[in-house]
Order: sequence, then C-alpha cells, then structure tokens
Amino acid sequence: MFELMDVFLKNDPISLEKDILYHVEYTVARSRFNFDDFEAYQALSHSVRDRLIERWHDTQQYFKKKDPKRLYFLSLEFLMGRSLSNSVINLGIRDQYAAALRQLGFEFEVLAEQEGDAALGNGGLARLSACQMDSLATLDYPAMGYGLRYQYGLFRQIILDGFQHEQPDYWLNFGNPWEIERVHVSYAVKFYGTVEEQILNAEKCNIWVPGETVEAVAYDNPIPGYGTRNTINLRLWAAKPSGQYDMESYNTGDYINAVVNRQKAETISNVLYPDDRSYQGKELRLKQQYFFVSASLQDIIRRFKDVHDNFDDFPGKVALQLNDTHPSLAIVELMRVLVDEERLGWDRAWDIVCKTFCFTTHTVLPEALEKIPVDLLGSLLPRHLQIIYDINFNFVEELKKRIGLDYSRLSLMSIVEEGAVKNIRMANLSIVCCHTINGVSRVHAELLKKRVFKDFYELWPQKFQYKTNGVTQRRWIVVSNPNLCALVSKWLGTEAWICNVDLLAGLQEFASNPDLQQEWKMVKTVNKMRLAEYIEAMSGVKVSLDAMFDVQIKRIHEYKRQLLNILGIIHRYDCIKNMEKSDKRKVVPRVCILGGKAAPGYEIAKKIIKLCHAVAEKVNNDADIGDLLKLVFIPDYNVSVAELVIPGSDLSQHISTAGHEASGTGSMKFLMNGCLLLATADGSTVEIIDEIGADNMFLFGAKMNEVSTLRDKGAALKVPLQFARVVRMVRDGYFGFKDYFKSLCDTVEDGRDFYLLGHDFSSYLETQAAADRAFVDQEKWTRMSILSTAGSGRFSSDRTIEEYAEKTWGIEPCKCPS
Ligand code: 26V
Repeated sequence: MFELMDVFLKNDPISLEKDILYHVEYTVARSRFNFDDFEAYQALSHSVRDRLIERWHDTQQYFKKKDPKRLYFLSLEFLMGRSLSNSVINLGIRDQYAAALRQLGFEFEVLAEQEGDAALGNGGLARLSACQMDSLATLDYPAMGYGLRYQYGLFRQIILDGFQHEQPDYWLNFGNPWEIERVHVSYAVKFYGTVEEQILNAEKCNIWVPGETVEAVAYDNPIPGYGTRNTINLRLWAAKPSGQYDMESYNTGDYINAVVNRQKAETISNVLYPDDRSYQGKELRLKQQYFFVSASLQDIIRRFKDVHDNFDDFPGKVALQLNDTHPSLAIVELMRVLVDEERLGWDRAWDIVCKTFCFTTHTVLPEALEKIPVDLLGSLLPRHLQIIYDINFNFVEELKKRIGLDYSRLSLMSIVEEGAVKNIRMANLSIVCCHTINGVSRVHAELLKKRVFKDFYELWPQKFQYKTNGVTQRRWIVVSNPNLCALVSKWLGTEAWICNVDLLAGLQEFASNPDLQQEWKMVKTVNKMRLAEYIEAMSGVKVSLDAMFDVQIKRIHEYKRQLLNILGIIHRYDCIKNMEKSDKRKVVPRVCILGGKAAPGYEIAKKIIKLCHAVAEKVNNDADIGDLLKLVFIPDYNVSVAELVIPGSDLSQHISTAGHEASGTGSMKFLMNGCLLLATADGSTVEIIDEIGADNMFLFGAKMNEVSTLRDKGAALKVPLQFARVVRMVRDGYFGFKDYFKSLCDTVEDGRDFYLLGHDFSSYLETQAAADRAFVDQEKWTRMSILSTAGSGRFSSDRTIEEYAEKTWGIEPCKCPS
C-alpha cells in the first residue's frame, strides 16, 4: 500500500511543467510538441483542477468526520467570473505555475485571458454571493453553496450603431474545467399533478401525486480558500430527463415524441433570467426556483440523515440562508417533507423550519418584491399552495390576537395578496418563517424597518438585523491589481492584510510620504495604460493618460442615474465649446467611461445606452475638444471587465437617488483600489463616509429624508437653467435621434423627474468641479487615494461573513489540517 502523501500532487515548477504537458497530451489530446494558447490554458486549468479536487476531498471528509453545524447558502445567482488566477493565488502556487509556463514558452497572464466568464447572475446580488463564497472558504466555515447550472449565462451585450443587442452566452461551449459532473448525485424533482386525501396509520393526510418528473444532476465547483487547505463546494444543479420513463407513450409506439418530450426537461436549467427589476410571474422561472430548491433540500436532508435520526437536531446542524426571496419555496418544501414524508406533525415541523431559515433582502424597491400568481403556483405545485395557505391561516390568526381586527393592516401583512389576480408575496412568506431578516447596509436596514417591512418590524423587532455588504480583497486587489498588492505588502511589511484587511489601515501613516506617493502614482499609471489599450481596442478611441479616468460601471437603471452622468458630460462639453481659448488651458482633461447592461425589455435603460453613444460620437470627433473630454462606453460589462477597469480608474461614480441603492458593492471595489468616489449618501456610501471621512470623497445630492418632500413638489420643484439647457440639447436633436430620445427626456422633465436628476444637477456639477480642483493638486489627490485604500478594511466580505456566522447562522470554523 502506498502512503496517501505519495499521491499528493507536487507543486514545484518542474512537477507543474510535467503536469501541464501531461494534460496537453491526455486531457486536451494535443501533441505536447505543438499546442496553442487556448490549449495551454485548458491543460493548465486541468492541472489546477487536480489540486483543487485533492483539497476539496480532504475538506469534505473532514467536515463529515467533525459533523459541525453547516451553512447552506441558497442562491439562484452566482457571478463567479474567471477561476484560473483566483484559484492559483488562493492555492498559493501562482509563481510556481508562472515559472513552469515560462519554461514551456507561455506567459501566465496571456493564458489567463483565454478564460471566459462564468456569468450565472445579473449584478450586485450575484457577485456578492461569489465574494461571500470566497470568504466562507478562506475563513474555514463548514459551508456549501447551492445554485443552478444555467447553460446560458447572462446575455452578451453587443453594440450596433450605439444600440444594445443581446446575444446568448453559451458559456459551456469549450468545456468547463472548473466543475465536476456528479452523475451519481442526482434527485428526482416533481411538478404538477394533484393532491389526494389519504388515510395513513389511521390519520387523514394530504398527499401530492405529481404529474411530471425531472432529474437534477449535481455539478460541483470547488471554491478554494486563501492560505488554508479548506476548499468548499458550490453545487449547481442541471436538469436532465428523468430515468422514470413515461411507459405509456413508449408502449403506444410514439417513440420519437416520447424522446423529444423527455428532452424538454433540460429547458429548466437552460437560461438565466436577465431582468433584475420586476418579477413577471413566468412559469419557467417558478420551475427553476422549485427545481433548485427541491434538489438542494433532498441533498441536505440526505446528508443530515446519514448521521442523525432525530429531526429535532436539524436546526442545530443546518442553517439555511435564502439569498433574497428567489429560493424561498425552500421553506414550503421543507414543511412538506417534514409533514407529508417524515410525518412529524405540523407543529413540530413548523418549529424546525422556523429555527432553520434566515433571509437576506437586497432591494428597497417595493416593485422588485417577488409575487407569484396563485393560479400558477397551484397548478405547478398544488400541495405547496395548500401549505402556504395553512401557514398564512396560522399567521393571520396569531396576528389578529396581537393587533385585533385591523383589516387594512391584516391584508397588507397577509402572505396572500387579494385582488384581480391573487398573488403569494414571497417576502411576507420569508419574514413569517425565518428567524432572521437581514438588510445589506445600515441605511437599508432603517428603510426596511421604517418603510418596506414596517408592520413586520413592529410585530417582530428581534428578527431584523443588518450586515453591511463586503467584497473579497483576494479577487478585487490580489487578483485584479497585482501591482497595488505588491506595493501595499511592501509598505506594510507583511502580506497578512490579504486575510486581515483591517491591517490596510496601517497605510494611513504613510499617506503623505513622498516615496509612497510616487510609487502609488506609478502603479495607477501602469493600470491606466492597460485600460487605455483596452479602450482603444474596443472603441478605437485614443485616450490621454494625463486625463482623469472617471468611471461608472453597473447595471443600467433609472435609479442609478447614468442619465445624470451623461447630462453632466453634455454640460461639460457645452462649457468647453463655449470657452475662450485661454480658459481651455485650465480645463482638467477627463476620460468618462460608462459600462453596463440594460435588461432586454427595459426600454428607457436602452435609450440611456444609445444616448451615451450619440454623445460620444459628437464629443470624441470634435476638434475643439481634443483630449479635454472623451466619452467611452465599454461594451459587455462583466466581472473580468471590472477587474481591468477598476484598478485603472481615478474617480468612480455611485450616484443613485438617495434611498434607492440597498447597498452598492462596486464602490467598495473602487475604494480598495485607491479610486476616489463621487457619490450620493445612499446605501453603503453612508458607511464609507464614516470610515474615510467626507473630506476624502466628493458628495452631493438630496439626502434620503428630503427625497419624498422634493418629489411631492412635482412640477413646482426648482430646476437649474443648466439642466433645462442640456435636456433641451438632447430634445432638439443636437446629438441626433431626436424622436427616439423624446421619451427619455420626458422622464426627467415637467414634474415627472422621479429620480430628481434636475434637483440634484447643480450640486452634482459643483462636486464635479471640486473633483477637478483636487485632481490638479496631485499630492492631495494621491493622499486621498491612499486613505481610500487604507479605510476600506470594513468593506471586506470576511467581516460580513464573520458577522453572519456569529449573529445569524451560529456556525464555527472547521479547519481541515494541512
Ligand atoms: C430580482 C429579480 C426579479 C425577478 C427576475 C430575476 C431577478 C433577479 C434579481 C433580482 C433582484 C436583484 C437585486 C440586487 O441585485 N440587488 C442588489 O444587491 C446588492 C447586493 O446586496 C446591493 O449591493 C445592491 O444595492 C442591490 O441593488
């Protein structure tokens, strides 16, 4: 017998080189004497995958042996981006791989660029899940993520003539080395059918007789922690035709149709829904939700039952985290399993469910709260609808005892929304059944308590908490900004900040040090060069490195106010155009960069994208303007574009109307990278102000408590002349497409300016001018930049996850021995 240590893979450059060649020959099946960059990437990633699998096995074994309480993170979306660099950095073998590749005549960075993004999510919520997985692994928590393995990720955005077009993202085309297919881990998921009353053990009960079965097959994605052997699992489910054949159709001879119908099962996990605004009550979306929830719970319950035989122990061993309401059918499904299958009785089952689930909400907009039409739910999941009605009945009865017969309040809080179309309010369901409801920033929590879920807060104040979001410094500094990473480690004299990001505060004392400032600026310039090359390649626009790179990248939404940014750019253009030649010398040159996707059906958002291109066309080709102002739209914004853009920007904009952004995590990534923020006091920026001080940021705009009064003024609200002027320029066709932009202009004029662009315009321009002045004083600017990075410690997802572990999930680290 060999010792286990003998089979562990070795990590010195020579062994890695051999290993890569092995995979070229036997996995990629190319000649080891002749392979290109992509094939080298494939072989390299398979070599890394082997090392991930080793650690992943050890971690799972160790968790099994120790049997700690585990966290299961349920999310319909994970925006993982690329895996190669992140994996080798977390495994601590990046330099060894780089050396091995050099021997083979390849460069690590070039191969890393070969990888496509895993874009199984829309935006903030989905990238947050990815950051949190990294922190869970790094902090050694016994955790696991569950999600859906969409065959088509978020659509690719292509721009034709300035208009957004969507193309499918068939990301699995060239295989995915980062997943392991588990053909033996599969569960039957049922839909439709009827509920029948049956007598079991002399007891009356409701039993679901389903009508359709689909198989869920597990695909495991190892998530390595940094500086630890712990490698946790992200298990994504794919839909496959069930093994349970529809014998009837085979027997009647309709073989072809039977096969075609079976194949339809796969559509469930085919495509990610690209709208992050409103829930449209689509059957396929509901099927996705239940499919993923049912498979995950079967898996979790099987694992629990392997070791335990009493369900009363379940809440002590299992914490179930609902990432928004998208997986909230899990509550109902667990009730169904415990009552109908495990036969625990309603009260015991209810007690277990209430102690197990916790819920985080990611929105402040009531229209974004999910509702499921009762008819739809009743046809797809008839037994679940009954259970929801029973939960609601008990809840409303309890509520009547607490608040009396206040019918308007009772109907607002009810899980069932009455009306022309009856709906199930998934947020109400989640609040009733979860022991904890988390917001994602301090002000978000206040809004939840005072507005969105006011009645529930009054009923159960103890359920409401918040955990300010964070992002992982491993991805957002170490992977994406290696030069800054090296510089920070040099000045702090340690790399310990990579796991303890509070140590970045140590940079404060050097913020005015000319040597650090010099090196800091150098890092920024190199990153700007990289970004400038990318911009030129994507849009053909040449930009000057002396200009301030001013960035707004995020999904396009009216509340995020990309339109305010563009109108500000038009104002700047107009000013420069009308300037005396001598004054032009005082203008601080700017490169304005925007990027982001509009939901395919979101017309106004699409018009904003077109306006950006129309303005860019005019500005960038105007000889009077030259390098003083450039505007570029970066197409197909995604995680890896963010990794390139963020390190290379000087200023970033987070300018949502106060009270609308639950948190916002982009700001945190820019902050870590020493990029200054131009922002409204909304979501997480309020807490960033607390950390780095208002002096180190550029703040403007109506405050949260002013917004509703201002809105109420409607057409009587004073709007500056400059605003009317720039909107008029768009209306009059100064940038072309006059008719097309009319409805866009209408959204911000004549008392319809819901997001207060007009009201905030003057203070926006003043703040932009303050940013210009600060940029001229490079010493001051660099100091502010260093202080931004130094003050970013609180915005690490490590902190968020530690708070969740202690205050919400009740889990402890479980570190696999190295
Ligand atoms: C809603 C829907 C509606 C149904 C169709 C699919 C779908 C997908 C996503 C969403 C909700 C998106 C919510 C979201 O991303 N919220 C963002 O969460 C971030 C992380 O907490 C936070 O920083 C942002 O402020 C918040 O907008």
